[in-house]
Amino acid sequence: MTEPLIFVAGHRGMVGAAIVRRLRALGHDNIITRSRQELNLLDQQAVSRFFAEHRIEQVYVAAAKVGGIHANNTYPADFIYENLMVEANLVHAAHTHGVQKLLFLGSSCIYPRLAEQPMREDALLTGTLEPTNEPYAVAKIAGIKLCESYNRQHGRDYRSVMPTNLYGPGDNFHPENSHVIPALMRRFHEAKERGDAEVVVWGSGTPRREFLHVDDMAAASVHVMDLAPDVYQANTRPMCSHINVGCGADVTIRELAETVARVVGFEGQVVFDATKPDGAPRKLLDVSRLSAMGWNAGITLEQGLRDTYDWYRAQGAEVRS
Ligand code: GFB
Repeated sequence: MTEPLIFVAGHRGMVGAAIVRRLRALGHDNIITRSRQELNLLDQQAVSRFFAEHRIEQVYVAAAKVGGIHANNTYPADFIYENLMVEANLVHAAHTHGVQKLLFLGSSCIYPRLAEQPMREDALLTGTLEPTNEPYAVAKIAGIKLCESYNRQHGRDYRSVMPTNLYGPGDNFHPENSHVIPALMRRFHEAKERGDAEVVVWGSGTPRREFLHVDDMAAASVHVMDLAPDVYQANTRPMCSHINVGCGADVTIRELAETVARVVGFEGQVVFDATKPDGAPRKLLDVSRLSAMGWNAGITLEQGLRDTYDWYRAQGAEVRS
């Protein structure tokens, strides 16, 4: 009998790649991955065939259509359709082929726009979502409910983790479609190289965001996957089974911009473009559930930004497409 496999779906993405690194560092050599060309996760039959052909024991659902505030606002159909299809295909095929353990990765945008801060897990479905990413958020809420439903109806052990805003090596540095950290890192870097006097940052600079380095996210994901069922269940409930993952502290976008400028070495002015959307005013997660389960973030924002900038520079032009 072959050794059972750990399937990391989305291993070419920033988070999936970090989970693979983490699993390898822990000594796992039974990891299976598939590129988009090898397995189209939007294709239900192909996904089902893949599970039929391999002895899979655990699934990390790190495959997702992701992007920053502009991409979410511009391509809402892509964000809701692709995320719903990928998660439904993976969860259903995992169940059909007898996989007992799965970890679904969501996002802190599942919570209401004006949820009480820091946001606890039970704030889910208590209010109106942030409009710039509502389709994405609805797909991620559906993913949590898929997991809970297969657990309730079929006795599966499908868990969910909801990360705060992530960043790190392997991020997307597209000028418009990326998240704020890679967008600003690239803009400050290019401004420094050209000797520009100022850099434009979107919005008012007042929204607050919590940022977590992707290596911390990967460590938390493996930690939650590997918790004994009684420990996980003691800290969750059947209809509120997801776990927040964050570092427990946030900064304003202005403070973030100043920190990125310092890390990059840009010495000019930072100006704000108020015609661009701010999105949610604040998104800070309550991470006490995760902390009670024995995991806390370890990488500070400044350290993480330096690490990401080192990676960005090492990639050269490739990453700047
Ligand atoms: O990273 P970001 O797009 O994520 O934007 P969200 C965070 C904040 O940074 C917003 C501001 O207030 C932006 O207006 N910002 C400033 C910028 N300059 C820039 C820039 O050049 N690029 C970008 N992207 N932002 C996303 C959701 O929202 O968060 C996703 O749309 C996902 O669904 C992700 O949940 C974690 O936190 O606003």
